[in-house]
Amino acid sequence: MSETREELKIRARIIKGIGGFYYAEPLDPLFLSGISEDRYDPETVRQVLENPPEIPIECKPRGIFRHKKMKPAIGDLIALSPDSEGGWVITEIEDRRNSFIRPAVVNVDIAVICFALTKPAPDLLLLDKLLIQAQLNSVDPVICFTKRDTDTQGAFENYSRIYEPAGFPVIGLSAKEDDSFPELTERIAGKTAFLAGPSGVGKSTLINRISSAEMDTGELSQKLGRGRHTTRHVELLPGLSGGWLVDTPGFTSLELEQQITPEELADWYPEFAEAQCRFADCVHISEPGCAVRTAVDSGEIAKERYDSYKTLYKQLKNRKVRY
Ligand SMILES: Nc1nc2c(ncn2[C@@H]2O[C@H](COP(=O)(O)OP(=O)(O)OP(=O)(O)O)[C@@H](O)[C@H]2O)c(=O)[nH]1
Ligand SMILES: [Mg+2]
Ligand SMILES: [Zn+2]
Repeated sequence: MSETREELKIRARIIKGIGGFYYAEPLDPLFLSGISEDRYDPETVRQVLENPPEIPIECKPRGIFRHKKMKPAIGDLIALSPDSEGGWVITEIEDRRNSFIRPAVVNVDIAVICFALTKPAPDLLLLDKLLIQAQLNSVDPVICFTKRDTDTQGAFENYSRIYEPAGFPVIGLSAKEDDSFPELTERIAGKTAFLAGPSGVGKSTLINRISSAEMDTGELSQKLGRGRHTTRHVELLPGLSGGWLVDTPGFTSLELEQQITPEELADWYPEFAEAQCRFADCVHISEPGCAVRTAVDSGEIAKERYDSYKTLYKQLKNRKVRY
């Protein structure tokens, strides 16, 4: 009879890994109530209910993954089963939506691309590269301008005018103003989001406000007389309004990881498609009658976006940067 019963499995998400162990959060917080003797082997059920796991559940991959050279990653959706010694093993790893190397995390839904409104002013070419990289990896970008308290010149409105018509959500916030977080937390509720952007824009400060984590920030490092913060292991941090957050160390330059051709570049500028250039093979640089260039002239497409497009196009053409 028990042979016909299915193996006891819990769906969970890996949130961190330490010293060869993984730690996973069950997707259903009430998972224990679904563990019944009708479905599973009674002996196993008794063992689990008498000794329920601590959350997050400490687990190891089943040997089969080592043989297949598959390594579980932070963000993986997995199935967990009890082993005979009261521990838990990863028995399935679901297909990944995407996977990143730096930070080493998978199944990211949203990239919160962070730039400070001032100190330092945003590098729009880097911002556009991050937007392309996110789209290439099937991550939905959200542009987040930080340090709004320092913006006395209407910079936020200026940048919104550039990026909103491009079709990207634009949020402005200040870590110093409590009421400035809901727009972002509502967007990431129930999702996995990482924060990316240059050093010093306030990513860790923001994470500390919208999650239960306490990340090192520039302010703290200064107080403690440390240099720059060192990011420890990657970890999914529970957002205060649901969902998961990943802090990443800042960077000042970026090479797009996937190979894209100059001709494909325009595909990653959503507002260009909207202009409906009637020439199928137009690269929108110097072709007469190009609708994209007309839209730039009339202000429908922001000049800043078009300028970054031209710069990246030339870089791709000259292969100075290998994408
Ligand atoms: N005025 C102002 N300062 C802020 C705000 N958010 C962060 N800061 C300051 O900006 C500095 C850098 O903040 P961090 O959170 O460490 O920046 P980060 O993006 O995590 O930097 P890296 O970890 O190096 O990539 C700190 O001194 C913060 O106090 C803000 O909304 N307004
Ligand atoms: Mg930081
Ligand atoms: Zn064109």
